[in-house]
Amino acid sequence: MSRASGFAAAFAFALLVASAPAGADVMIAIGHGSFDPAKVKIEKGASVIFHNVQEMPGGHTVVADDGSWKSPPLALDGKFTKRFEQSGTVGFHIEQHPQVKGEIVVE
Ligand SMILES: [Cu+2]
Repeated sequence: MSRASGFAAAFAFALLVASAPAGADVMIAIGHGSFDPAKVKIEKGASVIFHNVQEMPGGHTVVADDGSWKSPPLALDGKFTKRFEQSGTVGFHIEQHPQVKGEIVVE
């Protein structure tokens, strides 16, 4: 790598890091038997994007353990975005597979 391209790469990397917002959104993949990742940490005001990656007759529905929010049934490749405004820990599960649980820590 030439010195010039080394600088260019370092500069591009700095731009990439700087452009990532502090309260970045995170993506959680939904499968029949798991969330991936099952536990995430976000900042207040950020969103979690649930992405259904496995086909399920009738879809997969994500629901808060306390019933405060719920996605529509998600078909394969369907997405649901939920924004969190209050700090705390939020448990959630798949309605069709109640044993599949996850946790969002909002800071
Ligand atoms: Cu399933």
